[in-house]
Amino acid sequence: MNQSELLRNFGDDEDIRPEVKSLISSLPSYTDVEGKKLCNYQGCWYYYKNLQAVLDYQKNFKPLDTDIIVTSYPKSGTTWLKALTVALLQRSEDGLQNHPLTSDSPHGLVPFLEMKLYLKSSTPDLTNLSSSPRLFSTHMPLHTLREPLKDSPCKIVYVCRNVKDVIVSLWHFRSRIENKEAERSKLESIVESFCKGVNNYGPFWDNVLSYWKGSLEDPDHVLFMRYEDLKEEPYDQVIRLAEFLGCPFTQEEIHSGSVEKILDLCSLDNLRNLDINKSGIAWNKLHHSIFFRKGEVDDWKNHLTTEMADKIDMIIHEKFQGSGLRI
Ligand code: PAP
Repeated sequence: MNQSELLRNFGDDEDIRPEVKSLISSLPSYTDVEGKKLCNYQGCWYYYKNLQAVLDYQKNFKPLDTDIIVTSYPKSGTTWLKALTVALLQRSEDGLQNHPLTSDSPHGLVPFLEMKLYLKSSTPDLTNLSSSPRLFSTHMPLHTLREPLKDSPCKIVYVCRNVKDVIVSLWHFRSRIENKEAERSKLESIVESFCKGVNNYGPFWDNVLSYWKGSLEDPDHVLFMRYEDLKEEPYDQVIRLAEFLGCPFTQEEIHSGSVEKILDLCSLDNLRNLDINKSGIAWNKLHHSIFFRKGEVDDWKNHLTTEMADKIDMIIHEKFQGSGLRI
């Protein structure tokens, strides 16, 4: 199966267990313009295979107190946040030479719960993960993620991004998977599905708000970050992330340029040019290079019409009203 077949295959019924099929038949469902089927579980839309993995995660995951979970809505800066988290936790006195990020992709080092571990197996073996503490990632909303975490003190870091840049990033990502030019008609249908809120892991606003509210209620365990802040003030944001993760920089590290080294290691250009990310292919046949494109704030201005942007802004404004969230 190649990259594009993999994406198409997500909405089909194959390999879905009877009890999950039965649950799905009781849930709201939707078939998108590409014919992929989605259903709504706990307020979030999933392709069937992801939903099965989410259910297995909720049933079988046993948290450790030290676990760290990197979370996001897709295309919001997941790869960058994973790289920064690994770089912060695995910094050593001999600098960043032979760093794990030079031999595996951020997605290989911080595996997705429902898009890798529980997709491959309902009871994955989590004893031989490469990192300590264990690092995981997900796109599920917070209430769904938290179900098996109960009172676990594990740390959750969320990155959010301007929805218009998320849309444009997703459009390019899908086109690259299909090895095609980015077609306007595809962009229009992505905008439409975002506005309706019926798309994989959507509605976007509910995903963001679940973590925003969680971060306000429980700031010791949920950190809310913004892609735009990371771009604008990377130094301060990395210090903030390190403090939250319980691995703050020492004065010595600050003076020796450790923060800058981590930012350089995790910069888009550096990661993109590492052999592993240039030519590596993940377990699911996705090329690592596909996760690195422009990495710019406001790239949407080059692609969305004023009409599209106004419509999205109006919806987001209405949904986020009263939440205190600026985006
Ligand atoms: P995912 O949710 O599928 O894992 P994710 O990493 O969130 O994808 O999104 C990819 C975006 O992050 C791309 O944005 P663009 O399409 O607007 O360019 C990608 O370029 C950007 N990105 C990846 N790595 C970095 C990085 N190190 N620094 C900044 N942006 C990055």
